[in-house]
Amino acid sequence: MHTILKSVTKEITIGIDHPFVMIGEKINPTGRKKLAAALAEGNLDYILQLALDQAAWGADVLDVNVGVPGIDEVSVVKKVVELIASATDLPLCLDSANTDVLAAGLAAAKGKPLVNSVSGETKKLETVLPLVKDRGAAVIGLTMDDNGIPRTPEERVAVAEKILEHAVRKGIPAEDVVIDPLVLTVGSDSKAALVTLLTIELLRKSLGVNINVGASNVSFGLPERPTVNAAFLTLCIQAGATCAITDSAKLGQTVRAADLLLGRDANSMRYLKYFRLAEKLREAEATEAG
Ligand code: THG
Repeated sequence: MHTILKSVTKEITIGIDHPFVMIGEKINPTGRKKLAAALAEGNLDYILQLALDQAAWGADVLDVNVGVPGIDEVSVVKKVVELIASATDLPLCLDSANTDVLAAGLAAAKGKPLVNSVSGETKKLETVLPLVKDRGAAVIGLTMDDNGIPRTPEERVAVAEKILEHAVRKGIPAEDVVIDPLVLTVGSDSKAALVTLLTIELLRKSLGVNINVGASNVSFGLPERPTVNAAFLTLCIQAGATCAITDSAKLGQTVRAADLLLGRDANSMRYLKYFRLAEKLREAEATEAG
């Protein structure tokens, strides 16, 4: 199963027989005061910098969330989408809980974007899926419904099946539905990561769909988060995840190493190329920092 995303000039394929796809997580103001302020003030330079940095560090797709209380998200999302398209050639992942904001982002985006996200909640299925269908976009389906986030892998897969069924019934091809098994922090529930990993395995076996993880969620509240995130992301990739919303600067090397170890990198080409790129970028950062 291949999910294809597009910008004007670039095509990204998500699939188990392709290199793991990184969706850059940084254009999301949740917990980021500087970005929230930039969005509120219309300071596009900072947002542009986040887009360029993530692209430089190997992000394949950029997540765009402009959710700041009190701002006109509909007009801001349009500006941000156009800005990113003018500066990078990456497809976008449009992230909002608000349908009007998603619609505005979808209208402004060129190519074939990914919508983040729909869930199994009846109201979401009815409002988000028609937008996805009309725009010919792809969509991330979160395994939660009107009763919340199920505790067991079997129940999460049942929600995934429901989302897939609704999407296909509305005319969205199954390959354009990427399922997200949801990641909760292991800091407050020692079995949280395990439930996600078992859900990934079950999704892969029973539905064969593409699978996204928001891997950084796993480490909320813990020290030395990048280590926990890297270990978890590696386990997710082995279990069958095919893309992640993540920090490409921190996790890029781990992702390339996992692809290498899983036989998706002939002659270690991508791993070595990334190593040289990271070396250059770190040197440049050190020079800048004086
Ligand atoms: N699934 C889907 N979408 C998602 C998530 C998911 N979107 C949001 C989130 N989860 C993924 N994105 C982030 C973005 C940032 C962080 C974690 C997940 C994060 N930020 C640091 C913090 O808040 O402490 C700030 C780090 C920094 O400043 O750079 O951890 O699961 N479909």
